Order: sequence, then structure tokens, then C-alpha cells
Amino acid sequence: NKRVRGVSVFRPFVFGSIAHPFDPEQKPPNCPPDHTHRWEIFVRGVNGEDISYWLKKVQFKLHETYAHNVRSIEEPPFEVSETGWGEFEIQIKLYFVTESNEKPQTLWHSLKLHPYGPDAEGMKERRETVVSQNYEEIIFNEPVEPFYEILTGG
Ligand code: SLL
Repeated sequence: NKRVRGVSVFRPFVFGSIAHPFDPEQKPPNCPPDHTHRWEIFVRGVNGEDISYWLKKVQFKLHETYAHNVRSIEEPPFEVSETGWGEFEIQIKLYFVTESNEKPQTLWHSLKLHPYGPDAEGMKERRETVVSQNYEEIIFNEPVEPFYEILTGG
């Protein structure tokens, strides 16, 4: 497969987490008693843009305290929903469509459950949704021709 020389193609996306504290009275069914939050980790397009034409699969590696802690999501939405009590680093591995010939790329995200701010102690007791997300751009340098066609809609 020939590469398109001298060309770089950028594709934007967003990845991160959103966490909601439970109402202590309303824990989800089958939820362990020490869990305090429901959270999601996700990789998505900017403004809901479809990214599945270049992103084939996302593997999220959760903390080892989770059963089946490696979660592979093969189609959009590329996200995992869980409950828990603690913050940890999540490894996110991006797999590109077969035509791309590209190796997977790894990102890291710190799952945030608690709001941070000047009053750190008090903040931990505050019950609010915590969003932690990053805008990122993936760069495909000298993509192979079939992938270049896909990327540019050619
Ligand atoms: C900590 N380093 O000690 C972190 C680890 C692990 C979080 C946090 C649920 C596990 C389960 C969970 O929230 N694990 O019961 O499935 O703070």
C-alpha cells in the first residue's frame, strides 16, 4: 500500500469522563455498598461528529478492582459506564480502521469523581457532577492511499 507522501491528516476528538454521585437512597440495583458514584469514560467526536470512519475500536483498561477490567468497545458510542468509589488512571487504546494500516495509539485519562477547588476538604463532600474531558487531535502522517481516500471522503 502506497503512502501519500508529504501529507498529514488531523482528526479531532474528545475523550474523558463524567461522574455523578449517587443519591444515597437511590443506588443502582446490585451496586456494591461502598460505591458512591456512577461514571462514564468515553471517546467521541467533537459536537457528536461520527468518528467511526477512522476509529474502529476502543479498549478501556480499568483499575484491577473491576471485574473484566479490560473493556473493548467495537462500535460507537465508544464508552464504558460503571459505578465505583475511587479515582484511578484509565488506559485508552485507539484502534484504527483496517484500511489505515496504523498501529493502535494509547492515551491515559485520570478518572475524576470529586470536584476540586479552593476548599478541597469541603469540596469532597459536595455532591455534584464532575466532567473531565480533553480535546485531542490525532495526526495521521503520510496515510496509505486507501485510508487517505476514507479520511478525505475521496
Ligand atoms: C484508590 N488507587 O485507592 C485508587 C484505586 C479503585 C477504584 C481506586 C470499584 C471497584 C469495585 C472502584 O471504585 N475501584 O468494587 O468494583 O483510590
